[in-house]
Amino acid sequence: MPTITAFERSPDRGRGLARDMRVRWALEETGQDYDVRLLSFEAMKQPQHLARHPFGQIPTYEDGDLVLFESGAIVLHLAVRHAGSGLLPEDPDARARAIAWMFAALNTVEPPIVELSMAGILERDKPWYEARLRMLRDRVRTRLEQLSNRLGKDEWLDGAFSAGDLMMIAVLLRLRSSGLLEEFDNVAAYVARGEARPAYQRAFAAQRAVFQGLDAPDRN
Ligand code: GTB
Repeated sequence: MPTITAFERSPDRGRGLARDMRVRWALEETGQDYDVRLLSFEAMKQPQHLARHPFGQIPTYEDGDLVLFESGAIVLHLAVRHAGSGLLPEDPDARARAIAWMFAALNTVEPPIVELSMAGILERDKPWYEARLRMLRDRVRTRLEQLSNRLGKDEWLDGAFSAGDLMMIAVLLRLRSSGLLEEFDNVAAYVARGEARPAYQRAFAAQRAVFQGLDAPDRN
Protein backbone atom coordinates (compact mmCIF):
# COMPACT_ATOMS: atom_id res chain seq x y z
CA MET A 1 0.00 0.00 0.00
CA PRO A 2 1.41 3.48 -0.80
CA THR A 3 2.43 5.80 2.02
CA ILE A 4 2.24 9.57 1.83
CA THR A 5 3.54 12.19 4.23
CA ALA A 6 1.53 15.04 5.71
CA PHE A 7 1.81 17.60 8.51
CA GLU A 8 1.41 16.23 12.01
CA ARG A 9 -0.13 19.60 12.87
CA SER A 10 -1.25 21.44 9.79
CA PRO A 11 -1.20 25.23 10.23
CA ASP A 12 -4.55 25.34 8.41
CA ARG A 13 -6.19 23.39 11.26
CA GLY A 14 -7.66 20.75 8.96
CA ARG A 15 -9.05 23.04 6.25
CA GLY A 16 -7.43 20.93 3.55
CA LEU A 17 -5.12 23.66 2.24
CA ALA A 18 -1.77 21.85 2.55
CA ARG A 19 -0.55 20.04 -0.54
CA ASP A 20 -1.07 16.52 0.78
CA MET A 21 -4.79 17.20 0.11
CA ARG A 22 -4.40 17.01 -3.69
CA VAL A 23 -2.47 13.74 -3.38
CA ARG A 24 -5.12 12.30 -1.04
CA TRP A 25 -7.78 13.38 -3.55
CA ALA A 26 -5.97 11.67 -6.45
CA LEU A 27 -5.55 8.52 -4.35
CA GLU A 28 -9.28 8.53 -3.67
CA GLU A 29 -10.17 9.21 -7.33
CA THR A 30 -8.00 6.25 -8.33
CA GLY A 31 -9.46 4.03 -5.59
CA GLN A 32 -6.21 3.45 -3.70
CA ASP A 33 -5.93 2.68 -0.01
CA TYR A 34 -2.99 4.49 1.51
CA ASP A 35 -1.09 5.02 4.73
CA VAL A 36 -0.10 8.44 6.03
CA ARG A 37 3.13 9.21 7.86
CA LEU A 38 2.58 12.35 9.91
CA LEU A 39 5.63 14.56 10.37
CA SER A 40 6.51 17.42 12.66
CA PHE A 41 8.32 20.43 11.11
CA GLU A 42 11.47 19.18 12.83
CA ALA A 43 11.16 15.65 11.44
CA MET A 44 10.71 17.07 7.92
CA LYS A 45 14.27 18.44 8.08
CA GLN A 46 15.90 15.22 9.35
CA PRO A 47 18.01 13.01 7.05
CA GLN A 48 15.38 10.27 7.00
CA HIS A 49 12.84 12.60 5.40
CA LEU A 50 15.40 14.52 3.31
CA ALA A 51 16.16 11.19 1.62
CA ARG A 52 12.52 11.20 0.46
CA HIS A 53 12.26 14.93 -0.20
CA PRO A 54 15.39 16.97 -0.94
CA PHE A 55 13.66 20.18 0.21
CA GLY A 56 12.34 18.75 3.46
CA GLN A 57 8.67 19.26 2.65
CA ILE A 58 5.42 17.35 2.42
CA PRO A 59 3.86 15.64 0.56
CA THR A 60 5.88 12.61 -0.49
CA TYR A 61 4.72 9.30 -1.89
CA GLU A 62 6.28 5.88 -1.43
CA ASP A 63 5.16 2.72 -3.14
CA GLY A 64 7.59 -0.21 -3.10
CA ASP A 65 10.90 1.10 -4.43
CA LEU A 66 9.40 4.27 -5.83
CA VAL A 67 9.82 7.41 -3.75
CA LEU A 68 8.38 10.63 -5.18
CA PHE A 69 8.15 14.24 -4.09
CA GLU A 70 6.27 17.21 -5.70
CA SER A 71 2.51 17.04 -5.51
CA GLY A 72 2.16 17.51 -9.29
CA ALA A 73 4.49 14.62 -10.06
CA ILE A 74 2.68 12.40 -7.57
CA VAL A 75 -0.77 13.19 -8.97
CA LEU A 76 0.48 12.66 -12.52
CA HIS A 77 2.06 9.33 -11.52
CA LEU A 78 -1.22 8.16 -9.97
CA ALA A 79 -3.20 9.25 -13.02
CA VAL A 80 -0.84 7.37 -15.37
CA ARG A 81 -0.47 4.31 -13.16
CA HIS A 82 -4.22 3.90 -12.70
CA ALA A 83 -5.23 4.57 -16.26
CA GLY A 84 -8.73 3.13 -15.82
CA SER A 85 -9.59 5.76 -13.21
CA GLY A 86 -10.22 8.35 -15.92
CA LEU A 87 -7.96 10.99 -14.36
CA LEU A 88 -6.23 11.17 -17.75
CA PRO A 89 -8.15 10.73 -21.01
CA GLU A 90 -7.17 7.86 -23.30
CA ASP A 91 -7.04 10.04 -26.40
CA PRO A 92 -3.40 11.22 -26.67
CA ASP A 93 -4.26 14.83 -27.56
CA ALA A 94 -6.84 15.13 -24.79
CA ARG A 95 -4.32 13.55 -22.38
CA ALA A 96 -1.68 16.12 -23.37
CA ARG A 97 -4.18 18.93 -22.79
CA ALA A 98 -5.13 17.56 -19.34
CA ILE A 99 -1.44 17.54 -18.42
CA ALA A 100 -1.12 21.10 -19.73
CA TRP A 101 -3.91 22.12 -17.33
CA MET A 102 -2.00 20.50 -14.47
CA PHE A 103 1.04 22.60 -15.35
CA ALA A 104 -1.14 25.69 -15.74
CA ALA A 105 -2.56 25.14 -12.26
CA LEU A 106 0.89 24.76 -10.72
CA ASN A 107 2.92 27.22 -12.78
CA THR A 108 0.50 29.93 -13.84
CA VAL A 109 -2.36 30.03 -11.35
CA GLU A 110 -0.80 28.88 -8.07
CA PRO A 111 2.17 31.34 -7.87
CA PRO A 112 0.09 34.55 -7.51
CA ILE A 113 -2.20 32.75 -5.06
CA VAL A 114 0.78 31.67 -2.93
CA GLU A 115 2.20 35.20 -3.08
CA LEU A 116 -1.11 36.59 -1.84
CA SER A 117 -1.36 34.15 1.05
CA MET A 118 2.30 34.61 2.03
CA ALA A 119 1.83 38.40 2.09
CA GLY A 120 -1.08 37.92 4.50
CA ILE A 121 1.17 35.90 6.80
CA LEU A 122 4.51 37.70 6.54
CA GLU A 123 3.86 41.29 5.50
CA ARG A 124 0.73 42.32 7.34
CA ASP A 125 2.61 44.73 9.64
CA LYS A 126 4.46 46.57 6.85
CA PRO A 127 3.51 50.18 6.06
CA TRP A 128 3.05 49.31 2.38
CA TYR A 129 0.94 46.21 3.05
CA GLU A 130 -2.43 47.61 1.89
CA ALA A 131 -1.03 48.79 -1.46
CA ARG A 132 0.76 45.49 -2.04
CA LEU A 133 -2.36 43.55 -1.07
CA ARG A 134 -4.40 45.42 -3.69
CA MET A 135 -1.78 44.63 -6.33
CA LEU A 136 -1.57 40.94 -5.37
CA ARG A 137 -5.36 40.58 -5.32
CA ASP A 138 -5.53 42.16 -8.80
CA ARG A 139 -2.95 39.68 -10.08
CA VAL A 140 -5.05 36.78 -8.82
CA ARG A 141 -8.17 38.43 -10.24
CA THR A 142 -6.54 38.55 -13.67
CA ARG A 143 -5.95 34.79 -13.62
CA LEU A 144 -9.47 34.11 -12.36
CA GLU A 145 -10.96 36.26 -15.10
CA GLN A 146 -8.92 34.44 -17.75
CA LEU A 147 -9.92 31.09 -16.33
CA SER A 148 -13.54 32.18 -16.14
CA ASN A 149 -13.47 33.21 -19.80
CA ARG A 150 -12.05 29.85 -20.84
CA LEU A 151 -14.38 27.80 -18.66
CA GLY A 152 -17.53 29.62 -19.81
CA LYS A 153 -20.54 27.42 -19.13
CA ASP A 154 -18.55 24.17 -19.21
CA GLU A 155 -18.53 21.74 -16.33
CA TRP A 156 -14.80 20.98 -16.46
CA LEU A 157 -11.81 22.52 -18.24
CA ASP A 158 -11.61 20.14 -21.19
CA GLY A 159 -14.37 17.57 -21.50
CA ALA A 160 -14.59 15.05 -18.68
CA PHE A 161 -13.15 15.65 -15.20
CA SER A 162 -9.39 15.03 -15.28
CA ALA A 163 -6.21 15.42 -13.24
CA GLY A 164 -6.08 18.93 -14.75
CA ASP A 165 -9.33 19.82 -12.98
CA LEU A 166 -8.19 18.13 -9.78
CA MET A 167 -5.05 20.21 -9.67
CA MET A 168 -6.75 23.46 -10.71
CA ILE A 169 -9.48 23.10 -8.11
CA ALA A 170 -6.99 22.13 -5.38
CA VAL A 171 -5.06 25.32 -6.19
CA LEU A 172 -8.17 27.54 -6.35
CA LEU A 173 -9.35 26.28 -2.98
CA ARG A 174 -6.52 28.21 -1.40
CA LEU A 175 -8.56 31.34 -2.26
CA ARG A 176 -11.54 30.25 -0.19
CA SER A 177 -11.09 32.87 2.53
CA SER A 178 -10.06 35.67 0.14
CA GLY A 179 -13.54 36.43 -1.25
CA LEU A 180 -12.04 36.46 -4.76
CA LEU A 181 -13.57 33.23 -6.03
CA GLU A 182 -17.06 34.62 -5.45
CA GLU A 183 -16.36 37.39 -7.96
CA PHE A 184 -16.49 34.79 -10.75
CA ASP A 185 -19.71 32.76 -10.57
CA ASN A 186 -18.68 30.06 -13.02
CA VAL A 187 -15.29 29.54 -11.36
CA ALA A 188 -16.90 29.36 -7.91
CA ALA A 189 -19.41 26.80 -9.25
CA TYR A 190 -16.55 24.84 -10.85
CA VAL A 191 -14.71 24.67 -7.53
CA ALA A 192 -17.91 23.63 -5.76
CA ARG A 193 -18.40 20.81 -8.30
CA GLY A 194 -14.91 19.54 -7.50
CA GLU A 195 -15.53 19.72 -3.76
CA ALA A 196 -18.78 17.80 -4.18
CA ARG A 197 -17.04 14.78 -5.68
CA PRO A 198 -17.17 11.81 -3.29
CA ALA A 199 -13.40 11.27 -3.67
CA TYR A 200 -12.75 14.87 -2.61
CA GLN A 201 -15.08 14.47 0.36
CA ARG A 202 -13.29 11.32 1.53
CA ALA A 203 -9.87 12.98 1.16
CA PHE A 204 -11.04 16.08 3.02
CA ALA A 205 -12.49 14.01 5.88
CA ALA A 206 -9.25 12.01 6.16
CA GLN A 207 -7.02 15.09 6.50
CA ARG A 208 -9.52 16.72 8.89
CA ALA A 209 -9.48 13.60 11.05
CA VAL A 210 -5.73 14.15 11.58
CA PHE A 211 -6.37 17.63 12.93
CA GLN A 212 -9.17 16.40 15.15
CA GLY A 213 -7.02 13.52 16.41
CA LEU A 214 -9.47 10.97 15.03
CA ASP A 215 -8.98 7.82 13.00
CA ALA A 216 -9.51 8.41 9.30
CA PRO A 217 -13.09 7.55 8.32
CA ASP A 218 -13.64 4.25 6.50
CA ARG A 219 -13.62 4.42 2.72
CA ASN A 220 -16.78 3.17 1.07
N1 GTB B 1 6.12 22.27 -4.97
C1 GTB B 1 5.90 21.45 -3.80
C2 GTB B 1 4.74 20.49 -4.06
O1 GTB B 1 3.85 20.85 -4.85
O2 GTB B 1 4.72 19.37 -3.51
C3 GTB B 1 5.65 22.34 -2.60
C4 GTB B 1 5.55 21.55 -1.32
C5 GTB B 1 5.24 22.46 -0.16
O3 GTB B 1 5.18 23.70 -0.28
N2 GTB B 1 5.03 21.86 1.01
C6 GTB B 1 4.72 22.62 2.20
C7 GTB B 1 5.75 22.31 3.26
O4 GTB B 1 6.15 21.18 3.42
C8 GTB B 1 3.35 22.20 2.73
S1 GTB B 1 2.05 22.62 1.58
N3 GTB B 1 6.15 23.35 4.00
C9 GTB B 1 7.08 23.20 5.10
C10 GTB B 1 8.46 23.67 4.75
O5 GTB B 1 8.71 24.06 3.58
O6 GTB B 1 9.27 23.64 5.65
C11 GTB B 1 2.06 24.46 1.73
C12 GTB B 1 1.01 24.89 2.70
C13 GTB B 1 1.26 24.86 4.04
C14 GTB B 1 0.29 25.28 4.93
C15 GTB B 1 -0.91 25.74 4.44
N4 GTB B 1 -1.90 26.20 5.34
O7 GTB B 1 -1.78 26.00 6.53
O8 GTB B 1 -2.90 26.80 4.90
C16 GTB B 1 -1.15 25.77 3.09
C17 GTB B 1 -0.17 25.34 2.20
